[in-house]
Amino acid sequence: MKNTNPISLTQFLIEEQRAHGTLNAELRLLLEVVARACKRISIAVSKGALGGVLGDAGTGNIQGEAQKKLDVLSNEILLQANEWGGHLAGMASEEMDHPSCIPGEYPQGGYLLLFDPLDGSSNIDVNISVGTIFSVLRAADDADPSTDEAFLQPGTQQVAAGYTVYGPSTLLVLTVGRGVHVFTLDREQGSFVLTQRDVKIPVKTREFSINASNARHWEAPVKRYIDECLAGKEGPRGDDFNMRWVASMVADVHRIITRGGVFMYPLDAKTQKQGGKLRLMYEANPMSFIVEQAGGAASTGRARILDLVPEKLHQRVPVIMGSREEVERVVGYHAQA
Ligand code: AHM
Ligand code: MG
Repeated sequence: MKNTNPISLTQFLIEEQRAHGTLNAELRLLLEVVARACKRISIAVSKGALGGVLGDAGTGNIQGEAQKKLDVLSNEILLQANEWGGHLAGMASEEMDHPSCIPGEYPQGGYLLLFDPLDGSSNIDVNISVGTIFSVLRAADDADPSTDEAFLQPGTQQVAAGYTVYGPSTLLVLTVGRGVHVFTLDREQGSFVLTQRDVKIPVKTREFSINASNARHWEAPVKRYIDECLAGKEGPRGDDFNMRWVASMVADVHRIITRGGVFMYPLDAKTQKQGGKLRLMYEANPMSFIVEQAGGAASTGRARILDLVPEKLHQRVPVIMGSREEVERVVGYHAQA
């Protein structure tokens, strides 16, 4: 049924600020500006070939990955939107070697913004859901926001995190540390509208999400967990499991937040040298904050992701997140091994 009294993102944030003090005016502005930038990215994504935005940019990022045109464009949109408002001390991105400073002509604020401008970019050219992931930290008084070091804070220090999914509809999923809330972009009005308050991940699940083409590289605990799921009703789990892998973390984790499951990009022989596949600062940390706020759990298999003390801006980590009981089971298998 149509919602006749929609709550916009602005109204939601003002009410959070008033009633619960979970954010101040500066953080509210930051979140609104990020949401506005994501609307622009959503428009660019949905134009596809008509907007001339598909395909490779012909450049690479610091991690040696080929950049898509939309990776570069989304990064530019987020940088431009956030540089003039006076709410940020600096920004760091998956697509930039080092942090971007706020230009001298604008005032500096107290927050640091980190983002993966377009997650799942291998899916852009095949018209499958992609998204943006962001994390907000406080800038320490004595930190120089032009340095990588200023951003190296554990995930527990995040004051807000969110992701968007540019799918059949555009969603913004947000936490300021008091639950997880889902907003849907009303394209006619041009505003994000609250469509789900305080989402909770189902505790139990019968669904897993992993790139099974890496099976031969997995460590024993992950292999054991997946083998038990695959054994179905006849196996030790006594139930049939289902598997889904979109290869866009935002889409896979959003499905899990909605109907339960476990998402894994674990440590394997292929990614061991670099520490994992996904990036701690702008993928694992914000998604872990959201998953925990939704009642789930997030671990490397050996430690809680949010407790990790980052050593490098572009650090990679193993990721196991989703329904609490399943994550605990995988962590238990690691401990036993
Ligand atoms: P990206 O940020 O460059 O798009 O890379 C991250 C993506 C995740 O969204 C997804 O879970 C993973 O990489 C997919 O990896 P693979 O192609 O190995 O399945
Ligand atoms: Mg990504």
